[in-house]
Amino acid sequence: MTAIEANFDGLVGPTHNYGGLSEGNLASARSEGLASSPREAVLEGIAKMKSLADIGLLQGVMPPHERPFLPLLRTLGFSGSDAGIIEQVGREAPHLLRRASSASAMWAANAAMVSPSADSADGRVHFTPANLLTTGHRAIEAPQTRRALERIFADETRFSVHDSLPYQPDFADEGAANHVRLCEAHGATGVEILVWGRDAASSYDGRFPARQTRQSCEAIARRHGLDPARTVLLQQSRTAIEAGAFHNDVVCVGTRTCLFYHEQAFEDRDGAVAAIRRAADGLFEPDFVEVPASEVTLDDAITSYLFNSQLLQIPGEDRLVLLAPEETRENPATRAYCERLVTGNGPIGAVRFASVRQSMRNGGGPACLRLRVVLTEVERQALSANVIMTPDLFAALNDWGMTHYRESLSPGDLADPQLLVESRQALDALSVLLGLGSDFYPFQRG
Ligand code: SUG
Repeated sequence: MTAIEANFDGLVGPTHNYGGLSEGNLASARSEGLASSPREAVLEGIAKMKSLADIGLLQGVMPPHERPFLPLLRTLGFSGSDAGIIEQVGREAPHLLRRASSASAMWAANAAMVSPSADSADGRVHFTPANLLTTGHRAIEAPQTRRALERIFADETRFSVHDSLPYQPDFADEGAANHVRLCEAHGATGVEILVWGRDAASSYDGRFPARQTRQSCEAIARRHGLDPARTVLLQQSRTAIEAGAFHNDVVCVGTRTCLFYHEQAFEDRDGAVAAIRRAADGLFEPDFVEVPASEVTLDDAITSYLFNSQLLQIPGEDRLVLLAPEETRENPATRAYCERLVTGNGPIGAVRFASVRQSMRNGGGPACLRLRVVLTEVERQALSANVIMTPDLFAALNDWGMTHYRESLSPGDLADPQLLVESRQALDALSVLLGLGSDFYPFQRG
C-alpha cells in the first residue's frame, strides 16, 4: 500500500506570549516577560505550511485552542462575568492567568502519538492525545485536541482517536515529540521508536523534569496494537534532559530509513542502535546519521535546534531535505556541520531554513509545530473538515491573522478583557473557515 507522510501544523493562537511556564525548557525561561507578536507568530507558521504545500507535500492545519481558558479559572473558584474574572485573576493571580492564556497547543508534535495503519493490528490509524501533565499550562490541552482529531479524522472505519492516558504521574505523555517511525516506504510496516525519560517504577531526581514515562510508551504501544517485534522503547539520556532537551525531538529526528540524532541523545547509544537494527531486520537497513559531540555540543544542538528540524522526502528529490530553523544557520557550529553533512553521500542531501522565531523563543522549532500523520490515498480521501493547505486556504488564513491578531502582546495585556473578546471572535471566524462546526470550542457551546 502506498502512503504519504502528511504534516498537520498547529496554528498559533491569538494569545501567543512568553509566560516562562516550562521548567527545563531553556528558551521559555529566557523569554519570560518579553513582548510577543501573535501576528508575526501566526504568519510565520502559515508561511511554513505554505512552503511545504508548495513543494508537493500534504499539509494540514490543527486549530488553536480557546485561550484564555475560562473553564479552568472557574474551576479554580473564580466567578462572575468573564471580563470580571480576567481582571480579578490578572490582579490577584497573574501566574494563573498566564497558565490559562498560553497558546501552547501550537506545538502539534505534542498533540498526540500517531501510528499509521500499516503498523496497527486493526489496520486503522491510531491517535492518543497527549495528557501533557508535567506542565500546568499544557495539561489542559488534551480534551480540545481530541475534539480536533475527532473532527478531522472522523471516519471510525479508518481512524481511531483514543482518550488520553490517565492523568497519573506514571503515565506522563508528551505525544509524538518522543516518537520516531522508520520504514522502507511510508505505506510499509515500520519500526516505531518510543522514547521515555523516566521509569515510573524508580524515583527520578533530575535537575529538570523528565516528561515522558516508560509506562506511557508501553500503554500506547498496546492500545495502538503495535507489533512488539517492531517496537523499540529507548531511554532518553539524562545528560540531554539536564542540558535542556525536554523532548527527544530536540536531539533526534527521523524519517524513512534515516535516524538523525546527537551522540548523547540516548542513555545507551549502542544498545539503541542494536535494538533498532533488530526491529528493522527483514524490513529495511536503517541509516544512522549520528552527530558527534566533538562537532556539535549538546548546548549548541539545543540553542540552535539543529535536530528540531523536519526531515522531508520531497517529490522528485532523491535524498532527504532537512528543514531547520534559521537559528541553526546562525550558530557557527551547526552551520558548519550542515555544510559538511550535505557534501557527503549520506541520506540527507540538502538543508533549508525556515523562520519561526516567535515559536523558537518558547522552545518550539519547525518540528515542534507539526504532527506527522502517515495516510494512504483512501485515508486521505476520508479526511473531514477544510484543513488541508491550498492557495485559497493560505490566502484566507493570512487575511484572518491580519484581521484578528495583535501586533504585540506584553505580559500585562493578558489582563485585558478585550483580548478574550478578540480571541473568541478570531476562533469563531476560524471554525467557519476550517469547517469545524459552530460548536467546536467550549465558549461556542455556552
Ligand atoms: O512544552 N513551550 C513548549 C515547547 C514545546 C516544544 N515541542 C517539542 N519539542 N516538540 C513546551 O515546553 C512555553 C510556554 C511559555 O513559557 O509561555 C512552552 O510551553
